[in-house]
Amino acid sequence: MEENCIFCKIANHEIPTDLVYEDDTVAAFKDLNPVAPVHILIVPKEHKLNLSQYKEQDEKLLGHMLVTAAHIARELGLEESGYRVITNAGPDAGQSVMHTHFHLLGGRKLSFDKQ
Ligand code: DGP
Repeated sequence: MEENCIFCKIANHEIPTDLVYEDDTVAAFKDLNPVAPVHILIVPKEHKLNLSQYKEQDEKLLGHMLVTAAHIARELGLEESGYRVITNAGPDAGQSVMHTHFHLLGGRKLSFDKQ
């Protein structure tokens, strides 16, 4: 747990937030500033800055985060219409919260900025 990390505080129930999903290693909750009708953040409970800090020993956790995203998408009825899972790592990607998180987006057609 990192001091002053908002996602650590949410994942550890220090800031009351409606969790969409939770288990021993991950938590998921609605994004404060949604950019799609469904916009859920999936975070690891263990603090790490972003994807760049993960190594081979973290493959299980990262796989679990993706399976969790698929589980939530299924629960929210997005399987047929489709959805996107992304993670921003570092300034060029526009990462604004310095705790690893996957965005699950759906509920509308999503454009994709490849520039
Ligand atoms: P990123 O730009 O990838 O670092 O996305 C961070 C996201 O986190 C952004 O979409 C807004 C969201 N966010 C920031 N602070 C909070 C918060 O306190 N609660 C929730 N639920 N979401 C937050």
